[in-house]
Amino acid sequence: MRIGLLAMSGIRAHDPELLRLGLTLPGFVERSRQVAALPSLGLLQLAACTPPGHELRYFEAPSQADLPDELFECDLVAISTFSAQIFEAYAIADAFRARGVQVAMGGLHVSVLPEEAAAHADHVVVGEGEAAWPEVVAAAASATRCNRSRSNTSLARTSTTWFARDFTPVDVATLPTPRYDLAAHRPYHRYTVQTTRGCPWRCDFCASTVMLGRPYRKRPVECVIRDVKAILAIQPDAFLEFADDNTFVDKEWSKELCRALAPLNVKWFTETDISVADDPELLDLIATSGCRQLLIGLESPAAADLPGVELHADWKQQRAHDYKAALHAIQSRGVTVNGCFVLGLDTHGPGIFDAVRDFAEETALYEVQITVMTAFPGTPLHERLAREGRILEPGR
Ligand code: B12
Ligand code: SF4
Repeated sequence: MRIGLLAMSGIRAHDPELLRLGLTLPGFVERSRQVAALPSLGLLQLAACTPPGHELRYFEAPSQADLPDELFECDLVAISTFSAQIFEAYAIADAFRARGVQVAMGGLHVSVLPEEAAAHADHVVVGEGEAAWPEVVAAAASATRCNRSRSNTSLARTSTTWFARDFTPVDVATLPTPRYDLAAHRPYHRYTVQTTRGCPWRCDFCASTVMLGRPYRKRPVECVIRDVKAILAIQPDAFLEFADDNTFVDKEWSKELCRALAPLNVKWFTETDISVADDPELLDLIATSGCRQLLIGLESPAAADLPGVELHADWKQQRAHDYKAALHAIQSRGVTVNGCFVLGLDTHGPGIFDAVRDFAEETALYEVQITVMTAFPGTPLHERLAREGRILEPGR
C-alpha cells in the first residue's frame, strides 16, 4: 500500500483582517518561516512504527489548493491535526475521500473531538498513535485490497475510531527513531526530538495535558542521543527543538541529558517551566551544552493575575514572585528566554498591555510571545467557559 504522511506545519492564519494586511508585521513572516518550518514529529514517529511492506512518502500541505498530485495516488493519507488548522485539515481530507483515497487522522484536536473527525476520515485515532497505527494500516490495506478486487475505486465511507487506551500503553523507553530520512528531501533546518512526554502541571488553558495527561514520562538519555545523531546524519548543522511540554522537571535526568548533548556541538531550544532556574548547576550545563533559547510560560507578569491558572497547586501564581530573578539567572548565562504571556485572563484589564511591555523591558526578555486567551476543545478552560455561556462561536 502507498501511504502519504501529510503535515500541515507553518503559520496558518485565518483572521481575514490579518490576511488583508498581508501579515506584514515586522519580521513576522521571516521568523515564522524559520520557527514554524519543522517536520511533523508525530507523523515521522508513526512512520517508524509502520509494518514493513508499505511505501511511505512525507508531504507538507502548503495550502488546500496546492496539494501535490502524488498524494492523490496514495491508498491512505495520514493527517496530523492541531486545532489551529483543523478546518483546513477536514477540507483536505474530504478532497481525498472524494477521489477514493482513504484518510486516517490523529493528533490533539481529533483526540478530543473524534465524532467531529469521523465525518471526514476513514480512521480516527484517539491518543498516542504508536500502538494503534499498525492496526490502522492493516485495516486500510485490507480495504484497499477489497476495493481493488471489486475493481471499484470508491471506498465504503464508514469511519472507525481507534482508542489508544485499547492498546498496550506506549513505553517511551522503546520508541523507535522517527523516520527523519523521509523528510530529508525538504529544506528543513530545524528538526524536533522528543525527550519527555507530558507535564506534571495542569494549566487551565493547556491543550497538551488533555491528551498526554498520564504521568510525566522521560525517555532514556541514550535514546534521545540516538535520535539526535540520526538527525545530524541527515543535516549536520541542524538546529534542534525538543518537542516537549516541560523538559527539565527532573533536574538530575536533565543534567544527564545536557552532559550527553555537550559533545555533539548542537544548538538547541526547548520549553520548560521556571523551576529550571532553581538549580544553578543545571543552568550552567544547559548553557554549555548548546542551548540557545528556553521558552517559558510566564502567562502574566504579576502574581495577582495568576490565581486559578494552574489547577493542581496554583503553581504559576506561587512562582510569579521569582520571575525576575529566575529570568536574570538564565539570560545572564547567555541562554535567551522566550517569555510567553496569555492576554485575556479574567484578572486582566486594559492595563495588562503596558504591564507586559514594562515587564519585558525590565527583565530584558530576549523574546516575547503573546497569545490571546484561546479555549481549545477539551481544556478545563473550554469546559468552564462553555458552562458559563461564554463560548460565542466554535473555534478555529
Ligand atoms: C512542535 C510544536 C509545534 C510546531 C509544530 C511543527 C509540526 N510540523 O508539527 C510549531 C512551532 C509549528 C507549532 C505551532 C503551533 N502550535 Co504547537 N506545539 C508543538 C509541541 C511542543 C510538540 C508537538 C509534537 O511534535 N509532539 C510530538 C509528537 C510525537 O506528538 P504528537 O504530534 O501529539 O503525535 C502523537 C499523537 O498525537 C498521534 N498522532 C498525531 N498525528 C497523528 C496522525 C495520525 C494519522 C495518527 C494515527 C496519529 C497521530 O500519534 C503521535 C505519536 O503518539 C506541542 C505540545 C504537545 N505536547 O503536543 C505544541 C502544541 C501542539 N501547539 C499548540 C499550539 C496552540 C500551536 C499554535 C496555534 C501556536 C500559535 N499561537 O501560533 C501553532 C499552530 C501551528 C499550526 N500549523 O497549526 C498547542 C495545540 C493545541 C491544539 N488543541 O491544537 C500545543 C498542544 C501546545 C499546548 N501546550 O497547548 N507547534
Ligand atoms: S506548565 Fe506549560 S505544558 Fe505544563 S500544563 Fe502548564 S501550560 Fe501546559
